[in-house]
Amino acid sequence: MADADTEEIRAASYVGFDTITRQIEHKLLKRGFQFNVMVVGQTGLGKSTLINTIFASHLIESKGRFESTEPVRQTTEIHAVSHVIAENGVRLRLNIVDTPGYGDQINNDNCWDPIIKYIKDQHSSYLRKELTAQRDRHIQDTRIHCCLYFISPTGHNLRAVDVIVLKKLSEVVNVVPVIAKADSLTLAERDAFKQKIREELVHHNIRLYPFDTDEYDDEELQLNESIRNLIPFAVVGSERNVIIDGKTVRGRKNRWGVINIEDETHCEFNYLRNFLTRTHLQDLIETTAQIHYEAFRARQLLAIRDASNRPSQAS
Ligand SMILES: Nc1nc2c(ncn2[C@@H]2O[C@H](COP(=O)(O)OP(=O)(O)OP(=O)(O)O)[C@@H](O)[C@H]2O)c(=O)[nH]1
Ligand SMILES: [Mg+2]
Repeated sequence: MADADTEEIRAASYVGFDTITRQIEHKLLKRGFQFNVMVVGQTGLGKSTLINTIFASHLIESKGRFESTEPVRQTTEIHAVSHVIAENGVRLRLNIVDTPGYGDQINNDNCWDPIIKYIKDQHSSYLRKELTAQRDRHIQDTRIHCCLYFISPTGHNLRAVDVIVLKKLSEVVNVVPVIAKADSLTLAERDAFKQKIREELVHHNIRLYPFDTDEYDDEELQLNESIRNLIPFAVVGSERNVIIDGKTVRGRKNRWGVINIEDETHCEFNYLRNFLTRTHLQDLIETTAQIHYEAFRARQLLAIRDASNRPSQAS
């Protein structure tokens, strides 16, 4: 009886604000989501290929090389391609920024400048839109949420240029390193190389995504730790399908065997894709705004304030 009374009181006093989560969801679903990824690294490491592999099933018009007679394409300028993909009513607008590989010049000094500039330009254009008197209610976001950095599968060390570029990039964007063309390393070599790279990153004081902040709960902190233990992801890319046991899969075939890139015992492509799409998509977007963009914004606004103070001090 008492229970029924409490139930009645509760029903009478029900205001309904618990539906706010559904209201937010409805609004967000209507607007859709924006995710911007960039690939950076030495030339020929398979950047364009991997991008086509990750979102392959969705990017119908992706321009892969399907015939071995087609010439090797090389990315010659920074260019962004936009796709809208949908899954279960969720619309994701995906911007993929492909960059030309560096490293084939004798002198690689400042080869990273155009890339860093591109990232900063997106922050600056967002800030400009934010500061206009009649700003749009929803500013279109072109800020890079994740930068995949390709490391050559040498099995030795990071190259000097990698250390410099990783350092520069990590100051402005979420960087996720990957070992490219991991099919050229044995499993033992791969593990040793991964360990070596992690040590070098610590040694050079390069802090990469994910970052732990006090906002995360235990579960999220654990997830971040597991990602840190996986990084750099050893990946293999392919724009072709191969047939394994009668099934068509994405893979690479050579004279001594076939690699199924989605097989976790072959390479870590699946881990990378899950990380990008299933576990850290939202966090990559959020940290870009809260950490990288915020730092940029603060610097710019302070610079503007200092500049406007100067003449009055002089007078
Ligand atoms: N063995 C192996 N070859 C790969 C892999 N990924 C790509 N390739 C091959 O490597 C070559 C270069 O690939 P791209 O994707 O054009 O390389 P990129 O990094 O975009 O090169 P740039 O545009 O010059 O910077 C192509 O012939 C690919 O088929 C891989 O995981 N393993
Ligand atoms: Mg390319």
